[in-house]
Amino acid sequence: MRYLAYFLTVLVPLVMISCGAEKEQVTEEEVVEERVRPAASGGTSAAYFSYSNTFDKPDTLISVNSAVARLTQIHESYETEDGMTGMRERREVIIPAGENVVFKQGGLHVMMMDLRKDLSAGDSVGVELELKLAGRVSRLLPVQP
Ligand SMILES: [Cu+2]
Repeated sequence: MRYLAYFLTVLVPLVMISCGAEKEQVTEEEVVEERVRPAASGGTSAAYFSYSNTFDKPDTLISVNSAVARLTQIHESYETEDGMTGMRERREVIIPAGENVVFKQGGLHVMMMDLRKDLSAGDSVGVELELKLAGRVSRLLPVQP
């Protein structure tokens, strides 16, 4: 019985985590932290959140914008040939019907550059997603370290 409990509590979450890392879509069980990282005016921050496509066909995320940053880009993290972690811009993200897309540290994320103001813990930051089907979707995210 002890072994079974070990399998259920340790191995099952590990399997879920590794799936989440390889695919952009995750199951509902994954806890998504919705937040924007604190940063100083002129600096760079990142936004983490999830978005679910409730349509019965694929939707495409074209851009994410925020009034607090002069430049906002969708980025993805990837492993370089020499085993380092890099990041690059994604022009669009296709979200299959009924699926979630998760922006998180070490995966897809939204990079907010050249901030117009300080982002401090306790503030809220509005971001606007633009999708081909859903149109413009606004989200309010808390600033959290
Ligand atoms: Cu980035």
